[in-house]
Amino acid sequence: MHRVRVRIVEDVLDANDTIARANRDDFDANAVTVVNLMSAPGAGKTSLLERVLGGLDGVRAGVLEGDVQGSLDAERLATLHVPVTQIETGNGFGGECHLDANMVRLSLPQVPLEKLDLLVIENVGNLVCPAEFRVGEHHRVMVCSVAEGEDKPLKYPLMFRACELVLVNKIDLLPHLDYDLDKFLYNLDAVHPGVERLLVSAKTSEGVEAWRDWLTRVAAPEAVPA
Ligand SMILES: Nc1nc2c(ncn2[C@@H]2O[C@H](COP(=O)(O)OP(=O)(O)OP(=O)(O)O)[C@@H](O)[C@H]2O)c(=O)[nH]1
Ligand SMILES: [Mg+2]
Repeated sequence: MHRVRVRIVEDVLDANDTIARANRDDFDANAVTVVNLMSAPGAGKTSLLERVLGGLDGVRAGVLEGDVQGSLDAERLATLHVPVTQIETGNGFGGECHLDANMVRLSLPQVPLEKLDLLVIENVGNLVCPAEFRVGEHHRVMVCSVAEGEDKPLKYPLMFRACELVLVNKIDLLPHLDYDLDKFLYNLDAVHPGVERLLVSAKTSEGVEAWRDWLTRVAAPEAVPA
């Protein structure tokens, strides 16, 4: 029984990877760099995008917004005058707690890839499942806010290992919390040694320039992997 279940999960992930490769081919054919942005609910994904998307020098950016229900984040980001496409997993995808490659594939006809250099996919807020499903992205970034506690890398290691950049957000709250930043960074290095990290606050904009620079760097034409 157990072996059958493992086999089914493997088949689902294999099928997902096949569709993810097709998405990746479309992104590469249009020279669009794609960043999969993940976090627990409320860590600050949308806020950190609001801070940077309007001011990416020479980079034409768009967003694919993943939510279980509604378009609140898409509406926030559309005010920045960037193209935003909404995926609601509750609308035809069983209310899944993550995006998968097929959901992204079905939404691509609504994404103006030919007019973009950078597409950020804001995944559904969840610290587990999004890390298991590749969607064809080039880069995976996660946000972990200081309000979540220092132990999160130890409790959700897959997400922290899957990402090449960790944005440690809400550092403006540090004076008000019993949160040991050194302990968090120690735990982070325990599960993903040396992973790039930026300390940021979407509220005060501290560190946001480095986040903007990171996006600009990966979106440069020569940065798109062949
Ligand atoms: N103090 C403080 N609050 C923040 C910061 N960043 C985000 N917030 C607040 O945290 C809450 C959640 O922020 P969002 O940007 O909506 O978080 P999210 O990760 O996009 O949330 P979901 O899409 O629902 O998963 C909002 O009330 C923000 O104003 C920050 O740097 N400092
Ligand atoms: Mg959001």
